[in-house]
Amino acid sequence: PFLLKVLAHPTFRDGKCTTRFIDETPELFVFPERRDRATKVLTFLGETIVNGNELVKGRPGPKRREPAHVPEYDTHQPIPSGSKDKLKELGPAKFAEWIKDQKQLLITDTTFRDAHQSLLATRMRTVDMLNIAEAYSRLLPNLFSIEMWGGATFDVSMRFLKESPWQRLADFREKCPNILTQMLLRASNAVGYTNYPDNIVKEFCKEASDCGMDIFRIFDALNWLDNMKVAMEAVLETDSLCEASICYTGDISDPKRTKYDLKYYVNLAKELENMGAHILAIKDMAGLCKPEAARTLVKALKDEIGIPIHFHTHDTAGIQAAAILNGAGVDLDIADAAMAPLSGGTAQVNLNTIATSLQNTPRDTGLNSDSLDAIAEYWRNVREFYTPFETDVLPATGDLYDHEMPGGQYTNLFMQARSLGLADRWPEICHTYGEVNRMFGDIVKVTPTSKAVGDMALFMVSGDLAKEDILNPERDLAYPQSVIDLIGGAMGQPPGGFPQEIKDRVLAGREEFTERPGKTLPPADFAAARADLTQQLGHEPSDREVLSHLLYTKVFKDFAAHQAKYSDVSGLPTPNFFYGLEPGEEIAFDIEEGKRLFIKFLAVGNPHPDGTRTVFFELNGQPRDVTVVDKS
Ligand code: 3PY
Ligand code: ZN
Repeated sequence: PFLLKVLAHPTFRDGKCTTRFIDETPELFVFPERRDRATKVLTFLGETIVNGNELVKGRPGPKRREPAHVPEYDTHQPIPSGSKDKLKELGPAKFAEWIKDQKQLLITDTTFRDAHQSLLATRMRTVDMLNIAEAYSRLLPNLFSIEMWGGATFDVSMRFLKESPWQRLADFREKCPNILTQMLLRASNAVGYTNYPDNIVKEFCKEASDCGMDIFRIFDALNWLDNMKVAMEAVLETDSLCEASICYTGDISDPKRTKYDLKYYVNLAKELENMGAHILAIKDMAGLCKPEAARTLVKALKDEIGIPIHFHTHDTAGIQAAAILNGAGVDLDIADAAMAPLSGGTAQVNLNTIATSLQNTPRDTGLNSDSLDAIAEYWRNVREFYTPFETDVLPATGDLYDHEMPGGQYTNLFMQARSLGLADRWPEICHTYGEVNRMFGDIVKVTPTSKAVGDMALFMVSGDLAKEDILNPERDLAYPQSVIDLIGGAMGQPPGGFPQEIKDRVLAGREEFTERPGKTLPPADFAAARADLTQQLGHEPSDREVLSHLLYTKVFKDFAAHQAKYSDVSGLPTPNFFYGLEPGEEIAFDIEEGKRLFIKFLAVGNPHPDGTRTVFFELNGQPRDVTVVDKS
C-alpha cells in the first residue's frame, strides 16, 4: 500500500519527486482505515480467545462450528418478482386489495424474528440472516413477507450482539429485494418497553420505512386504540403498509368470559379499519385462539371488515396448525409460520408442513416444498450455533388457557424463576400469573404488560404472598417498578380501567396517568441529542444513530463504544463471535463489500508480567499479533 501511495501521489505523478519527497509527505504514512479495522477485529477475537465471550459464559457449547449449508441457486437468472415488486407497482391501498384477490393462503416467515425471539432469546445474528437472504429471494419468491425486525430484536442486537439493527435491515433489504420485510412495532412503546414521546415514535416509523421496512405490524399491549394512533398515522404517511393488530386474549368460545368476546374483537377491528389500517392482524401472542375459535373469529372478521386478515399465533399448545387451517378454510388471507427447525413450542407453527399439507387444495400456498426444505436444512444447521441459548422444553398443559402467558415470555419467565431457585414451583408460578391477571382486572398480556404480570407473579411466589396479602391494607409491600408503571397507567388503559382496590394498594397515593402518556411527555429534543452524540461519538451522528440514542441511550452508548474499540464484528461467523478460533483455524471475514480478510489463529503467548498476553494470528498470510489483557 505504501508503494502504491507513492506512485499515486500527485507530486510523484507530476515528476516533481525529490529525495525529500517521502520525508515531506506525511500522508503517505496514513494507512487506510481497513488496516486499523483489521487490528480491531483481531483484538476482539484475541480477547474472546483469551477471556471468552460473556454472552456464553457458563452455558453449553455449540453443537456446530462449520458453516451452515446454503442451498444452491442460479445467480445468473434475474431475481423473480415478488410481493415487494407488487407493492411498488400498486401502492399500499391497492396492494391490500390485491391481497384479498389471492386464492392461495399467503405465508409470512417469522424465522428471522419471532421464532428465534421465542426459542433462542432473540440471539440470532445478522450474518446468519444475510447468508440465506438471497436464497429466499430466488427460491421462495412467493412468500408474502419475512418478519425480521422489531419486537426485542432492536434492543438485543445492540445490547448483546453488538450489531446495528439499522444495518441488519438495510443489508437484508439489499440481499432480498423482492419479498416484503415486516416488523413488530409496540405502538407508542416503539421497539422498547415504555411509552416514548410522540415525535420519537413518528421519526422512528419514517426512518424504518426509509431503511426498507415494508409492513409495520402495530399493536398496543392493552388494545388501547388511543395509543396506536400516533404510530399508525406515522406509517400511513410513508409508502409502507400499516398492519394494525387486535391482541387476542381470553376465549371467545367460553360464554363465561364476556370481557373479550367476539363482539369486542369485531368492534376493535372495525375501529382499526376506520383508522386507516391496510391489513388487520390477529395477534395471538400466547397461542390461546383455539382451532374452533379461530374459525369463528376469522369468519366474523371477513364478514364484517373489508381489509385483509393476517393471523399470527404461537404453537405453545401444540395444536395451532389446526387454528391456521381452520382460518384458511374461511378465507383467512395471510398466516404466520416458521421454518421447521425453528418452529413449534413457543414459536410459530411449522411452515414446511403447513405449506406441503395445503398442496392440491384451493389454498395451496404456491411455495415449492423442495425449496422450503432446502432452506429448512440451513436453519437446522444455524440453530446448532445457538445451543448456549436453548432453553428447557416446557410442554404446555391445559393450564396455558388459564395463565395465558405469551410465547415470548414463557421460557423467559421460567429461566428467571430458575435463577431465583423457584424452578420446582413452576406450576405455582403459572397459577399465580393467572391469579395476578384476574386481580389486575383481566388484561391483555404482551410486552410490556406481560412483564409486569410476570414480575408480580414472581414477587408473590418468592415472598409467599397470596392475593389476600396483596389486598390487605395493613401490608406495606414494595411492588416491582413494572407493576407500579402498569397500574399507574404508564402503559395505557385497559377496557374499564384497573380495579380500584388494586390501584389503592399498588399506587398508594402515587400519581397516575389517566390519559395517553405520549400526550403529556415532553417531545424529545432531536437537536440536543444530535449535539450530545457528536461529542460522544466524535463525529456527526446519522439520523439512525440519533434514534437509537433516543430509544436506548445507555445501550447505544455501550454499543458505540464497542464499535469504536473493535469495529463492526457483525460479519464474523457466529461460532467465532461467541467462541473465538481454535489453534490452526482459519476464517474468511468480509471487512467490507469485496474486501475479504483471511484470519488464521496460531497461538496465545505466555502471560507478560503486566497481565497481558500476545495472541498470534496470520492475516492474509502475514504474521500479525495483538496484545490483550488476560482477565483470568
Ligand atoms: C414483542 O413485543 O416483542 C412480542 O413479540 C410480543 O408478542
Ligand atoms: Zn408473536
